[in-house]
Amino acid sequence: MTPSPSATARQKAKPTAADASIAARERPTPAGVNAPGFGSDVVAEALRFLNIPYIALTPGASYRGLHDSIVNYLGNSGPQMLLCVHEEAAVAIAHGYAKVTGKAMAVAVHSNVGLQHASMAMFNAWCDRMPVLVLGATGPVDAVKRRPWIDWIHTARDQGALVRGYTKWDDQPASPAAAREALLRATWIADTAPMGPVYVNLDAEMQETKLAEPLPAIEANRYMPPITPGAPENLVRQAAVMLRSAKQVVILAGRASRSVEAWDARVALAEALGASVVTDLKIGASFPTDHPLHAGAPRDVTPDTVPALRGADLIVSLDWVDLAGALRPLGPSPAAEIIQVSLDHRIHNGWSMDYQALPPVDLFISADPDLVVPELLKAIGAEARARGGEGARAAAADRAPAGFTNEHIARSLRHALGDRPTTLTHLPLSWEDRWWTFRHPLDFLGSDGGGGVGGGPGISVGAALALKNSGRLPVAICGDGDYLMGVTALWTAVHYKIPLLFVIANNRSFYNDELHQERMARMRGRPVENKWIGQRMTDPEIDLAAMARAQGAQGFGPIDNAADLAAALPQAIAAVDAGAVAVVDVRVEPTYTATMTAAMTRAKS
Ligand SMILES: Cc1ncc(C[n+]2csc(CCOP(=O)(O)OP(=O)(O)O)c2C)c(N)n1
Ligand SMILES: [Mg+2]
Repeated sequence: MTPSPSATARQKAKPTAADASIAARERPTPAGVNAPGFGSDVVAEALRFLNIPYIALTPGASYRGLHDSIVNYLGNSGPQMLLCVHEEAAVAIAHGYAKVTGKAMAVAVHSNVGLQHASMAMFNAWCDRMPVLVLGATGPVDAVKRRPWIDWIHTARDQGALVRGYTKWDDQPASPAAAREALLRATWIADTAPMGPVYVNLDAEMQETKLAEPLPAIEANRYMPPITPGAPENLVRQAAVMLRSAKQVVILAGRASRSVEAWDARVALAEALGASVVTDLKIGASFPTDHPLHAGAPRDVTPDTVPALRGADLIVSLDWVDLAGALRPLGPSPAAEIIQVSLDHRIHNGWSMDYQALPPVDLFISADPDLVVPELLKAIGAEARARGGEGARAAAADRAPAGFTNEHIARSLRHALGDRPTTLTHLPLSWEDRWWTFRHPLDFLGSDGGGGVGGGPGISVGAALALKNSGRLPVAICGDGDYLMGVTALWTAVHYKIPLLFVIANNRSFYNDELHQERMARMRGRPVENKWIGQRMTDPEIDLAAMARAQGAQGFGPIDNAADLAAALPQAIAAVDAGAVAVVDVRVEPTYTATMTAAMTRAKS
């Protein structure tokens, strides 16, 4: 018998192998459904074509059709559902997964309210240029088919408008065939650099209507041709001429993939040029931080790196997040020539200004830096000058710091982990790059992207999901505010057996804003001692370890001194090695690093 076209398509698209212990969760009774019968079956099948292993979701009736299709048509495999307690966590988990894999995972959110919950996490992923395929639902769009009340409040004329300012593309397909095409296009767009979240809104009626006839099979890959955004040869040649004649080059090593080859090429380029390299704690590791050419990785302030920039006659930005901001100390017309290698301009839009100020640029190469660097290396090969050693940085001093601060967390963790491959999935706001050495692109995944506090826990769970069985220990160091806002992401990690260590830098405050109040007080000549009001989470203090235990994770602490921290961390790491999610509540002093405090509280505006 000739199989039906859609059956052929299904045989071609086997479920992507998920981790065995995750795959063992939530197995459905086989429904014996072998061919798509409803619109939502076609949508589910498209997710399988796309080889998307997981769909993180918080359920809702608006996509009950799709929910049924994933469970009873796909057998909850390829993709498998990851139940989340909050939509913000669902998107953050996909964001963290993309930070490691560079690929979009799927998320499903309920109409209107689910998308509203999801929106901050979508903004974080957008600013971080990370792909996420968000599926939503609405309707029935045909008003005569709506149930009274609930279907009306959960239908909107243009739901995509809620998130259009910070998604690359959105659609509301009106038929199963259009929905399949929308999913292919959405994932293709999301995964193409510059990457970002996309949103596809599925009409409830379209999902639930019986298929009139089977859809013809399609070869998904032919509809998603890979795009290779390399540099035109003439621009590489021009850049090579500038690099050869420069006396001192500074490379701003910005957004990059997690590829080891691309990392090695960046190191080789810097070494060939004797260039100082600046990195950025807002984004994933892009250069070895203990390399003699590494000149620092400031977060919001640049005192470390300004001298390097002032001494340069050529500055090369490899997709630096805020090039104009980095050049600001050099005045409106920097003497140095500037090369910018970036694709980011392709997604700048009229709503979001996350593109930053317009930088002066002498040579713009509109291409993926990971592809351009090896070409530059080839082009300057003959003239390579090894001047390694310039700008050498002192290693982190291993002296005991004063008080009890985030530096103690860094120091204690370093001791507890030794040389063990570790991925820092998140860092608190107060952090010095000297406290930790990055030697591999997976050593640090960068920040939340959009400054949306509460992203840390979910992003870390998603990263840990992608790192499961990799031999790397995922470690999230989160502020207490960040942890409290995103804490229910932990339940998903516990439930699906995704091991992960959280260390909470618990200053019992939204301390960042205390420094802003301090600055206001200084600017206005008012009492600085009032800065804590409306900021401190004390009286009662919140038991963060208990919030972990309440969700089945292991909670350690509260810990308020270095000796207890040194004793607790090996136990917490052992728990993670045994498969647990562990949370260590470290009650640090409400204070920031001296550099951050000075920069944030100076009286001049
Ligand atoms: C969703 C959201 N709400 C408020 C803010 C403003 N904000 C910026 S940093 C910060 C404090 C975060 O507290 P915590 O994670 O404990 O870090 P700390 O500054 O105390 O180290 C706040 C509230 C924000 N960025 N995002
Ligand atoms: Mg805090």
